[in-house]
Amino acid sequence: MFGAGGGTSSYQEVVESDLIVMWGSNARNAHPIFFQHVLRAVRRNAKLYVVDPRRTETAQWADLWLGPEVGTDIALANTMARVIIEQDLVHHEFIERATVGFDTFAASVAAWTLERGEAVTGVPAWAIEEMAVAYARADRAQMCWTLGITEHHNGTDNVLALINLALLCGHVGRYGAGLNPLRGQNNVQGGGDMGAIPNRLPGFQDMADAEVQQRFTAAWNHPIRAQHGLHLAQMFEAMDEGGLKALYVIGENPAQSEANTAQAVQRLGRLDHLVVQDIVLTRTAALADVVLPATAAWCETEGTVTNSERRVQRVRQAVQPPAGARDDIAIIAAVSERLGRSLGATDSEAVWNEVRALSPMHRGMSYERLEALGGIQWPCYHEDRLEPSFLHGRLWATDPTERGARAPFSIVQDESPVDQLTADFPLRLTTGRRLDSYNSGVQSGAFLSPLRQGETIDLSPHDAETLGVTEGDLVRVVSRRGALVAPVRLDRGLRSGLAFMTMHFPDEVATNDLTIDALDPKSGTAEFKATAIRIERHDTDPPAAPAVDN
Ligand SMILES: Nc1nc2c(c(=O)[nH]1)N[C@H]1C(S)=C(S)[C@@H](COP(=O)(O)OP(=O)(O)OC[C@H]3O[C@@H](n4cnc5c(=O)[nH]c(N)nc54)[C@H](O)[C@@H]3O)O[C@H]1N2
Ligand SMILES: Nc1nc2c(c(=O)[nH]1)N[C@H]1C(S)=C(S)[C@@H](COP(=O)(O)OP(=O)(O)OC[C@H]3O[C@@H](n4cnc5c(=O)[nH]c(N)nc54)[C@H](O)[C@@H]3O)O[C@H]1N2
Ligand SMILES: [Mo]
Repeated sequence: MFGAGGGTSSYQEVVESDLIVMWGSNARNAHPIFFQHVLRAVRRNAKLYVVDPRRTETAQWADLWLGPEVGTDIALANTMARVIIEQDLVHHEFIERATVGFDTFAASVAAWTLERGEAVTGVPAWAIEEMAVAYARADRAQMCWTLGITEHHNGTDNVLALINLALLCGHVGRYGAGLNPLRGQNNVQGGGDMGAIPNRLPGFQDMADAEVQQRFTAAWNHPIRAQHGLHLAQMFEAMDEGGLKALYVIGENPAQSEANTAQAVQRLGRLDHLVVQDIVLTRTAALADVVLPATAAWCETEGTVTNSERRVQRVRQAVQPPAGARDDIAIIAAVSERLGRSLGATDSEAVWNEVRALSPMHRGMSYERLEALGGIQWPCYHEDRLEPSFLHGRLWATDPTERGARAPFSIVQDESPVDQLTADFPLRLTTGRRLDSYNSGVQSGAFLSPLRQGETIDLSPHDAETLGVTEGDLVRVVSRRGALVAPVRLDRGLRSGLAFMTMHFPDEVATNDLTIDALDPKSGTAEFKATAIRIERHDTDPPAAPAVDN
């Protein structure tokens, strides 16, 4: 919508805001450091609103928790938009100056009365109205979201629905007001910034732009093809048709983290050649033709990471890597060398200086300056000054020649999850994270054993009673793709009809055997957050958990 993939505010602006929305984000568990900033704001009397089907630990800190049915976020956002428009709380000046398409958007949400919003989302009308009014009236409001919004077949539309709310109220492009998708890993932002996405060169530069093509062609002595690549999930689809024959996986464990893993593993088996470059021998690595042992980027090498506030920070080597392991970049350069091309110097500062030479938004960030300032946010075009800590300030420029492109309102329709609830599959399973474990478990599985709880299927006390099971009982969880056995955990934060599992313990309980691989066609993200299941009693002993060997 705004031309760059990054959260618009700095963390300090979050601390100094008046109202924070955490939408589909369990930051208390999944972004605990960011959440410390949120709590600092709360202690300064900022209001906190949490929108999550589960009453999470994050929600326990909120002034108001809204618990919509899974997959009804567009209905909720559109209902709020109507409240804001009806009560004339919109920011007329901002809409006039900086946006397009307000009238058609207003017409598209006209049917979203509070009654209809409540009926579709399950959130009481008064709560929808209260949050809408508070968001619109706040001077500095932050909208933060994560996977509860994006991991749906219409995740992009969900994001657009939230952006519409910010556009209505002028909550972007100003100090303290912003739109913030919190990034998953320490360097997801940096990965995208460096062009590890199918359609952009480093610095989000357009591959089709002639000037950009020329600059990269000159630097790399190789023509740039303006060809849109495949998203991760599209790569797996392409393996089916033989459209993808070789895969080089670096720092990803798709044999456990892809939705519908039985199918994903089958597809990996169809490849002519699979290369895995990782710091441990993962399940995916076990399937590979070649495994390339890498050093851990966060402690065994030099480099940079970029966090959710777009801040580039130095990473330094703290420990010696195990014998035989090499830097990721050194391995890539060696592979390239064998393919007949040298990548030039690969020490981290030389690589960074190449980034600075090619990506204008990184130009001003020398290693020396990154050290001196303790990190710098992008964009940073000049070596002698810094840009504002927030993005898109030009939306507010009074002089039209200085104003950036207008931000369009989007018309987004409410859609149900692909995996439908039926009499055979009557429960909604959503999946996510817990504080004590990390992603596919390979980095947290064995080491955190005193803390980790192991996988459970979390049920509401009411559903457990109906099913005749209680805490600790083993149950069989069945979806349209697979089945597994897991112990029950009771969670009062769950509504009846909603169940929760993590993805952290696939050696013991392979949650992604259940999940659906329906994709958002725009982002390529799978619908991890909405699976239809049923639960059966399981009266035999559990199979012994295999030893964790990493
Ligand atoms: N401890 C720990 N921290 C992590 C990770 C980890 O594995 N462990 N992983 C990292 C990564 S890669 C990422 S991407 C982030 C993810 O961070 P989060 O997105 O916060 O984590 P999740 O638990 O996957 O999902 C967030 C919430 O979405 C809610 N949700 C589900 N469906 C819906 C819906 O339809 N609407 C709404 N509004 N909400 C919904 C879930 O109930 C859940 O509480 O965490 C990062 N941090
Ligand atoms: N059911 C369900 N499934 C999900 C999700 C969900 O919410 N629910 N969330 C999805 C999301 S948001 C994500 S991000 C994915 C995560 O899925 P993955 O990225 O597949 O999971 P990780 O366990 O983070 O795997 C990272 C791998 O990188 C390796 N690694 C770590 N550091 C380095 C390094 O410096 N160099 C190299 N070469 N390797 C390294 C680790 O050993 C590990 O094998 O899972 C997705 N799958
Ligand atoms: Mo993630």
